[in-house]
Amino acid sequence: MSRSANPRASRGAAALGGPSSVVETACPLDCPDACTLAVTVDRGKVVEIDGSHKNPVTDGFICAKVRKFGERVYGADRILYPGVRQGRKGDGAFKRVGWDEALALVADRFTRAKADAGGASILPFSYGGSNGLLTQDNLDAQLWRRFGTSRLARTVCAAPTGAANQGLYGKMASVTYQDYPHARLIVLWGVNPSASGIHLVPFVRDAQKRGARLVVVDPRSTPHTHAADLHLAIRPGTDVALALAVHRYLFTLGHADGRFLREHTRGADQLRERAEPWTIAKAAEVCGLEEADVERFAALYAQSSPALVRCGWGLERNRNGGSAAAAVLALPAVGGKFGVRGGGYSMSNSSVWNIDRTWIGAEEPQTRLVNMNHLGRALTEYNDPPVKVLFVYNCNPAVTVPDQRRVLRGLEREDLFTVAFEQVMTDTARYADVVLPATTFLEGYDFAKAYGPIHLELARPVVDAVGEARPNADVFGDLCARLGLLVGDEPAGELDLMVRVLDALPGTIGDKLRAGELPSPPFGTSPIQFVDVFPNTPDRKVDLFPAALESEATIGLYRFQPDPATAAYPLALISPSSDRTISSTLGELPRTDVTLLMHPDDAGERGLSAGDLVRVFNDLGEVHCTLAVAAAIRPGTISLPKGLWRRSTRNGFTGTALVPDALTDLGGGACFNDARVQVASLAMA
Ligand SMILES: Nc1nc2c(c(=O)[nH]1)N[C@H]1C(S)=C(S)[C@@H](COP(=O)(O)OP(=O)(O)OC[C@H]3O[C@@H](n4cnc5c(=O)[nH]c(N)nc54)[C@H](O)[C@@H]3O)O[C@H]1N2
Ligand SMILES: Nc1nc2c(c(=O)[nH]1)N[C@H]1C(S)=C(S)[C@@H](COP(=O)(O)OP(=O)(O)OC[C@H]3O[C@@H](n4cnc5c(=O)[nH]c(N)nc54)[C@H](O)[C@@H]3O)O[C@H]1N2
Ligand code: SF4
Ligand SMILES: [Mo]
Repeated sequence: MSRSANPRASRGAAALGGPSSVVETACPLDCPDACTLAVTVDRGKVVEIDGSHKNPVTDGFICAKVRKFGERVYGADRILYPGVRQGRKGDGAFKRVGWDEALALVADRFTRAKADAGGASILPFSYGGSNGLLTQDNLDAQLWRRFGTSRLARTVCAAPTGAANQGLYGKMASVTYQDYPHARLIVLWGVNPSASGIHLVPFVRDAQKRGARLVVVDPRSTPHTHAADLHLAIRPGTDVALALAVHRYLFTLGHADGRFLREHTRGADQLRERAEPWTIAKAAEVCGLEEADVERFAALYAQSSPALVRCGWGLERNRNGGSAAAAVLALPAVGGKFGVRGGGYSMSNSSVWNIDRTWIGAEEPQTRLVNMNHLGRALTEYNDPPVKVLFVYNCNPAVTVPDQRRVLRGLEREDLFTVAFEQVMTDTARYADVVLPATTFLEGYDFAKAYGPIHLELARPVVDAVGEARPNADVFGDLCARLGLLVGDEPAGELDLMVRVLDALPGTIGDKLRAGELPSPPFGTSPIQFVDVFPNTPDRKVDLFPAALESEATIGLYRFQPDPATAAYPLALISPSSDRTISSTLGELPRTDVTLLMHPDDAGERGLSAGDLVRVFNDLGEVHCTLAVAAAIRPGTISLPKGLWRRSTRNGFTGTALVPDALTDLGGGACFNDARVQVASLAMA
């Protein structure tokens, strides 16, 4: 019997039973805001989820999607018990079994696969389903490392922006939401906080009320573009050209900050050289913008201080994404925008805590590294060894990674043993041989880490686990025990692990979390760049031309790869975050917003009108859905929401069916927005 196979003891506020009470916890989903939540619990059930006032950034409000999270917790799609497949892969029919039987089967398959084809024939597959410190890179990592499975490069998101930020600044802490009101110019570059991080919105508005100018760089209209002084509706994948044109403007017109460049940077000459070809006129042409608008933007940036660039993730999801992020992040160094509150750059702050995951009780072995964007290839082509066992958790790759058709073909393989450890019956879980029910964040502990503001918070269970769901740490601890991989009295479950993490966190962070506070790093919640924080590069300087990036980048750093459009597939399909889901999480709930957005010119050319049923297609796949026509997107670009479930479209394929599994120029990221497609009426097909 394993150390933690017993059903979980009743715990948390739910154990109190009785009349309704409000319990505080935190939202650990993959959203920059990490809200503090006030959850009303009545007779052991969640009845309302709202924002708490304890956290000044949350400020008493949360997004509509997490307000509805109770519908997921108690919904029809929730997985309540472990199950073993009945019928064909993809049917989603399972026979209920006990935890003991399910985990014994999984452990047996692991052992057999390792004996037959080596540990690398097992592929663990995960991303940021719950983004906290307990649900990933923990006992899961310990299991994979000690068992010697393949390793996973977690590159589906933030790989190019992360590589650029690491290369230029060593991932220095960036400007947090709280300091936006100090800015005189805010540039929202490839980011749409009105959907993807709503707590930034009031700070941007506040800045505008105080007179700040707002520039938005986005091929679509968003609530921010309506309020902007300048909307640059850029052609997707061309941001590197725009950013380099601004650099060239700064250098050639005497707006570059020579003193800052001398004292705090390296590589300015090489950057300047790469920017040289990008005149305003050339950039405008490549980016599909008016010359006058590009020039106005460059002049505004040159003249404003504090000037703040928020570098989002929309600009990274293409062949030029790494160079684009690097060129955007280099702007404040060249323009001399650091050193003042509200000036500099703002992006993911997820790695500024300096938290060493000492709680992973094993070194990483140098086993095969699989890029998660190549899952389809790995399942259908890799042979040395082939993937025999796939263990999916915190992730829904049947709909979220590139080349959906190939991924599904791989998942259909009869000789593949797939485990899905999931909260709900996702499109991926339907292909599993064994499903294991996971708790949601309302049923377990986690550490929610904000990456827009900077704070940590302990998420606590507010209700008992639904059905027989168990938290990640319990299940990975159990598997470690079954496979003889626990050493001494190492934690084998969530509670022990939580205590170990609390003890291992640097300084007084653990004590503050225990006391229910929201600790921040030593430099506080709103650092000024180059006053409170400096680059974490070896010489503490900004590296404007990192050698490592120059040699990694597909055709060199700050260089432009042309659009992949062809005559057959001329339209650029983008798939931005929507306010209905977090990636595909909550995508199971009924929705009416699943339409393909197209500009009236493109619709007219194709004889299409709003409400038509259309097929969006290329050589990789095809999606059938309803058309929406509006000038809210630039001509030549069309948009489908990110994170759709297969049930949301007419033919069971989603945007990722049209996405090539090509990798970004830096970081091995996904090129979601390099999908080039054609659209036609379904009636005419
Ligand atoms: N509601 C909600 N919130 C979320 C998420 C969600 O799915 N839903 N996802 C979370 C996650 S995992 C992430 S990574 C973040 C992402 O959040 P964001 O950084 O906002 O990224 P996206 O939503 O991918 O795209 C942002 C904007 O970029 C635009 N865009 C697309 N291509 C380009 C381009 O080539 N250049 C430029 N300049 N703009 C482009 C899109 O039209 C979109 O408006 O949000 C997090 N928050
Ligand atoms: N077309 C297109 N696709 C995209 C993008 C795009 O721009 N366009 N963006 C991409 C981005 S930014 C990202 S980050 C990825 C994200 O893609 P995924 O990592 O697949 O994220 P989710 O779709 O949210 O799926 C997470 C799953 O983890 C489960 N889960 C949550 N918490 C736990 C837990 O504690 N334990 C276990 N066992 N399971 C848990 C949830 O139920 C959910 O089904 O999607 C990418 N997909
Ligand atoms: S998803 Fe984001 S905005 Fe919504 S509750 Fe969670 S942290 Fe807050
Ligand atoms: Mo993401």
